[in-house]
Amino acid sequence: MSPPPIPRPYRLRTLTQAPPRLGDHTLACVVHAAAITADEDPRRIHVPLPVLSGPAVELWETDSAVHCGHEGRIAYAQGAAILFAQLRVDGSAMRDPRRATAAAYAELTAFFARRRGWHWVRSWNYIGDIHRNAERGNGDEERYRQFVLGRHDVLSAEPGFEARLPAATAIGTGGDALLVYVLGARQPGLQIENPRQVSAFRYPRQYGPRSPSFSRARRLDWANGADLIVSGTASVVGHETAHPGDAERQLRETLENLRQLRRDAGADTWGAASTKLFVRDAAIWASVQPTVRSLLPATELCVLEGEICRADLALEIEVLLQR
Ligand code: 3EB
Repeated sequence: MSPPPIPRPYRLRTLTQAPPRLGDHTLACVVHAAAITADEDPRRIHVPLPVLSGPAVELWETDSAVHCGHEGRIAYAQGAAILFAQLRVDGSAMRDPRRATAAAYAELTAFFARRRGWHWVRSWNYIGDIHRNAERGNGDEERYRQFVLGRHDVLSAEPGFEARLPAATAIGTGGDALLVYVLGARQPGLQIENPRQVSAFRYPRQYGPRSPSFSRARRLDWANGADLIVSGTASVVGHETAHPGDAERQLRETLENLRQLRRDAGADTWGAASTKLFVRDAAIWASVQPTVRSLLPATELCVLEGEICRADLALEIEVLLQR
């Protein structure tokens, strides 16, 4: 597929504080550690995770006019070539997490179906109390596994869906709501899997009744470069957690997974436009901080405290690479 004849249609900046007013060309203002308030600009995306280090705010801007609106429970902001859409499910609806997730994903799928030529390329899933009910029965009642089921119920309805899966992050938060926000583009991008890892959509039964529906990365090509949108990446080798209980070695394994992806995505000439490190707790951040600083010296890093979807994973890293 030839690259679309347009240059990269956005700029991404990080800030320590959210601007009080968003300009006409702002597509999204992602605020971590935010108190959630009602009656907001649809472009403000509030992620309820404590920030342990680095800038809390991501500002996505574009040169074209931005159209904002609401459709059902979705709040969105659409530029000429990329868009953001967010949907929040409150805690009471999350009493049945499979149903609530399926309903949310069905709304998002319908949102894209109404937009000819647009593709869902990336999702962020913030799941309240992600390990609730993990101790019941065989573990399949766990909120995360039920979320995975509900997502699969919807995304698997399309034939060939495993070749068109969005990149994704899924992280636990306080509270019991679900926040899903997504990036859409006027191109599907290229799906990239990681040969060091079993594709998540092929994980075996032991991790839940359905496999997680996400790709390891998607590459978008622009007239003046490319983006590599990398999913939350952890210390998973094959399908198993490598180095349970050892955050330092999990960090090194995670960086190996990321190195493999960037090599396979064309060349090793990528630079990081955004790097987020999710850690299960502040003690893990303290323990890996020296290694992070020595292995990623020049990287502007946002460190967030949240549960990783497997309880034996201490950390996870997501990146947006550009070249
Ligand atoms: C893994 O590699 C770690 O269910 O959407 C990472 C990113 C993980 C996204 C998801 C799960 C998800 O399996 C877990």
